[in-house]
Amino acid sequence: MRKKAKVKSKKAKIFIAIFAVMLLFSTVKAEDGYRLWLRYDALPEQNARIYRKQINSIYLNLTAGTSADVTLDELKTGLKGLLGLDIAGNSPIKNGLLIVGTPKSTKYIADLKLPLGNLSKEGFIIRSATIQNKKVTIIAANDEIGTLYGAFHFLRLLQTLQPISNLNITEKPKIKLRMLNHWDNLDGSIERGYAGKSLWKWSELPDKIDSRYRDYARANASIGINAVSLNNVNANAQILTPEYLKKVAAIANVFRPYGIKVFFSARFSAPMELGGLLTADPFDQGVKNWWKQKAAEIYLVIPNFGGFLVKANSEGQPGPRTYNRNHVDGANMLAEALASHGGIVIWRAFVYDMKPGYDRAGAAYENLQPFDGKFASNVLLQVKNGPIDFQPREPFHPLFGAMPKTNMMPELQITQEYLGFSNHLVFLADMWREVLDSDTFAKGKGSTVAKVADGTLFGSKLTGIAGVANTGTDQNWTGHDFLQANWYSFGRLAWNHEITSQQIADEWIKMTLTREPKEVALISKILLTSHNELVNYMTPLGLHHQMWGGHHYGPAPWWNTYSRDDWNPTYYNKADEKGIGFDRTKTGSNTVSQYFPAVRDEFSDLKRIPDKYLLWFQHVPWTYKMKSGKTLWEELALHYQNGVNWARQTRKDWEKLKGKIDDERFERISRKLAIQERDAIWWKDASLSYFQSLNQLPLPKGVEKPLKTLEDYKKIDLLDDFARGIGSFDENHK
Ligand code: GCV
Repeated sequence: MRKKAKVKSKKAKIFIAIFAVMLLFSTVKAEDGYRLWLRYDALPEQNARIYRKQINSIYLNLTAGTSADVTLDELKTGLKGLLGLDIAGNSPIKNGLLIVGTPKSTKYIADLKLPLGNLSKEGFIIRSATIQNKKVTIIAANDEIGTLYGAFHFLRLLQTLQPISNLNITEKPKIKLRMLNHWDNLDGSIERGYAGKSLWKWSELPDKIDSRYRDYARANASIGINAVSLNNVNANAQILTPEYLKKVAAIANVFRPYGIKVFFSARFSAPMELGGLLTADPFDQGVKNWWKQKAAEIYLVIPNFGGFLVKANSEGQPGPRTYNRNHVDGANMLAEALASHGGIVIWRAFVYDMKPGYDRAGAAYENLQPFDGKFASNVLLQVKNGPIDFQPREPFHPLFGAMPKTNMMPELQITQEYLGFSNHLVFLADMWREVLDSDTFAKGKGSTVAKVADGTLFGSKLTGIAGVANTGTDQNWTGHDFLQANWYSFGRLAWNHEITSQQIADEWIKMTLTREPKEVALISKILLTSHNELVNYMTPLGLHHQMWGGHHYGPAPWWNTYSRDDWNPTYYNKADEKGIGFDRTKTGSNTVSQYFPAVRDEFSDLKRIPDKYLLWFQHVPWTYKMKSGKTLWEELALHYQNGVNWARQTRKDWEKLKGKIDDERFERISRKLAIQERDAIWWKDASLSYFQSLNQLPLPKGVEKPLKTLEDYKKIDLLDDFARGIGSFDENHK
């Protein structure tokens, strides 16, 4: 009997063990990247133990049905995951209580008389306090949305293992409108999207609400993004139809508690396409009425609608100039239609008309600067970070600082149209910081682009910043796990453009990949060197627009066959047997004169211009002696090689993380880094082969010989779908 019982209990033990292993596996979350930086996995027990002494209960007394619900949800989920706490909503005062609310909703907070005065609706205070002799923590704001932002901030402190015993944090966003622009078409494709299809399932809306809308809104709220434009700026008028407005309204309803306003791109010719009018002339009374009625109809369905984003008279889009009116006429007509509803118009400055002998880099300034002071107060002029088009590196756009009486918002590109799609790891916080920190000298030293954006330079009240989204239906949202960091960075910088790239990198790594100091340091080194090195292997020393036409992937510096010269790489490099670079000084196009004198003089002076902008502003002989003592040709070649060396080293560095990062993400990232190395070599080899075919100079010591011939590189082309910017590019391309 005993023996039988023993056998039985042995069997039971084995069964329990198998069951336990199965349970373990079933609770281990798939590391598919879906959870982004909001993972909330258990903190190391020694940290969690300390935190649990400081936080163990919540008091949250806010109006149900507002952002309060999501704030409470988030805190519960976060504290459960990170600290293992099961917390209900309304605990009495005790040590370790987290009190969340506004002075109106919560007497404890009102009694503390916190300096919330100038924090607007979105700011918050997080403080350690003593109430009735108990040690508590306060998250206070003027409005529910501020408490949500405060909750995310508080959870970030835990996720990144910051001390929370003596908190005294005051935060408010520096910029009002922190916006993502989606270039999503209504058929589900995404222009310049490399992470799958559009998140918006138009055919299912408004009846079916995909759970991803909420997850997307939550991720945005966690980094302070408060506005989203849903569709491509190359717009389809359909979005203005009653049928689509209901669909937009359904999305807006999901976003509302997360503090996100919905915008969309309006096609300027919609009164003709939808309203049957014979013109879209902004001076035509019928056209004005059509837009007014449309605005009223929109606000009936979407009461908190943000407004229109408009690309007009650019790359074939309709606009006021079609009717001999100007940009102000067009923007102000739409602004008038939206004004009484509190809506705004975001008018894009991305306009460039090809004229004989013209310099595209000067076009937006020529077209728009003369209208300073003429735009209505509810218009924001959206200006790309640089004067050409989201190149790997550009000097800042000369319009920044040049229109003091115009509301102006920078447009950044998170999706990597010109930076290796979702295949190349590049940390864009660095690039954006470079732009935001650039000094326009508009009002003397210190007149940075950031101060134009946040309104402090010229006192603008309506401020904004936009990023063209890099999200799609790929399970990990951004195609490449590392590129989630750029979505994250955009939000963090939009909230506070003074945060360093180092801080953003550290936060993101700790929340997303690992908190082990050695690994954090290694990954942060990779991130923080990546932008400079990508520029090195793609377009060093101020080169720009050297990629294949159309899809913009891979090198084609020889390309000169587009009928529009300003889409040809040769137009930008101006390389011949003697030298290379676009002369934008007095001896050339002189568009350098669009900058304020201090900047103009620096960029015009061969001795003073920073190397990184050299070939953007100057045409230089191959034999020109650089600051380093090397010739331009040698420097150029070595820059390409440095980029390749970095891509190689990065793969080696990443290998060191095997076993330190979960296998799933480790492998996915490894595959992407292999493509990046291959492409870096391709960029170097194709570019140097072409330039060498012109100058016949030998490669300097330390630069590897190209793997193939120039003719081989010229033959490479990419898949059709891919070429149109649809879908992810993968290893198929050899
Ligand atoms: C949405 C570049 C891109 C286009 C994009 C355009 C813009 O030209 O290649 O795809 O169109 O910029 O910003 O409007």
